[in-house]
Amino acid sequence: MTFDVEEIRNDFPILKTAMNGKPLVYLDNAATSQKPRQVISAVSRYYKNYNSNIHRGLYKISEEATHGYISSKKSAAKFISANSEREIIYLRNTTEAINLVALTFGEQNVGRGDHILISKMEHHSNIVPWQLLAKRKGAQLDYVELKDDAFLDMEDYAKKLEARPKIVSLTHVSNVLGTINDAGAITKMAHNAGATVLIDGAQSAPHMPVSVKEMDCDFFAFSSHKMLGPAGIGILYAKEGLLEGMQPLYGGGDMIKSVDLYDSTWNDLPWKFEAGTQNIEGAIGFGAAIKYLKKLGMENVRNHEKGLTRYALEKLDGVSGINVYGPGIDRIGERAGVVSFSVSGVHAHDVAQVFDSEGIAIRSGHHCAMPLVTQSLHESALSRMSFYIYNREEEVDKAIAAIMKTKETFHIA
Ligand code: 7TS
Repeated sequence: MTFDVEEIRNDFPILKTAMNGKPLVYLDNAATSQKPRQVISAVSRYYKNYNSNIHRGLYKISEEATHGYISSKKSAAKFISANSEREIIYLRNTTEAINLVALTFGEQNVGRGDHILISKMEHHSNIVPWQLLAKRKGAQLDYVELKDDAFLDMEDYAKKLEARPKIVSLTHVSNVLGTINDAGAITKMAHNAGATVLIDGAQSAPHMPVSVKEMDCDFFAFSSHKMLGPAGIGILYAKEGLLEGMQPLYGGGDMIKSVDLYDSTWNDLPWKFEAGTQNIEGAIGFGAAIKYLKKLGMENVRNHEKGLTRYALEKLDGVSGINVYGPGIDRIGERAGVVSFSVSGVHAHDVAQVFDSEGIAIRSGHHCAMPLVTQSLHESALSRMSFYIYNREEEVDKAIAAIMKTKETFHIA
């Protein structure tokens, strides 16, 4: 299939709607993506035709639902080049996946005085679980510094690794800066220092080819809702050997092999980590989303977004009174489709309101990355446009016009 934006747009019913009387321009894809009809109808087909619980029913529609759930997992495993679906745990989202690692692997392996290393460009969900773990264990949380060019300070990385952290956790792509980190190189450095590595793929898996095999990370977390699928389902990938050694987090139905009065034994992977009735419709919808993305080709998805980002950065370059964050256009190959900016003298919420009145959805605020936004960038809030497969240059033009309107409204030169 060729990458035809107009054809793609036809698959997204919401893109035919209006917001405040203007055709909807959706530029908040880093928060969540829109859903194509293929995903909507996969979920609806399940409800209409074979709604039932999985694993337990020895009847046809339950077998169909189980098949849908498992084939979704198999395609998720292939999507990130995992060895098999045994390495794929379905959880609610990236946040739950990172928390699960902190509460199981972290709980078992981090002790008093140990170090945990993250970076200054993390989303709160890759900060707070480690703060909690560090506090519980009397461990120390360290941060890799950023450079002015929006990249990690690799010298600082090497220095912080000398403390031989037990866990290194890093975002693959920053949801504020758009910086694409070299997750493979960092994993290698961290492994050499004896660390176990988690990569937060919430902003990478939806937008570019990802291979956990190539990266060689130990854990990889991402969410369905940012990649055309339903909310409430996300993935923790982990190397099988690690999962074998980890205690389950939740106890209950499905995660056991047998239960005695005072003791239980655990089910095989990945079921040991999936207690209770799962988000079956979510998994089925996620499977349809992965199928859609695979058909487009992740290399094409990346190239499309790279083109839009270049176009936006070029257009913004000529606009006075705004600060644009993230890697410069000269390093577009290491920058994802996220463009955060501030308009001098105007609060980000006021910017978003002008955009809203023009039918344009953007995010404004601290983007769940308060240490980055307030301490590293010295801003109280930022506005952010983020692109996906269905966005086009004409929408970037509308966003630029909305910035001009903001400046006019607030008398900014
Ligand atoms: N990690 C990163 C890098 C993210 O961007 C996000 C969500 C998460 C983790 C958490 O994902 P969740 O699915 O568990 O919520 N980022 C954003 C955002 O930038 N705007 O809204 C959510």
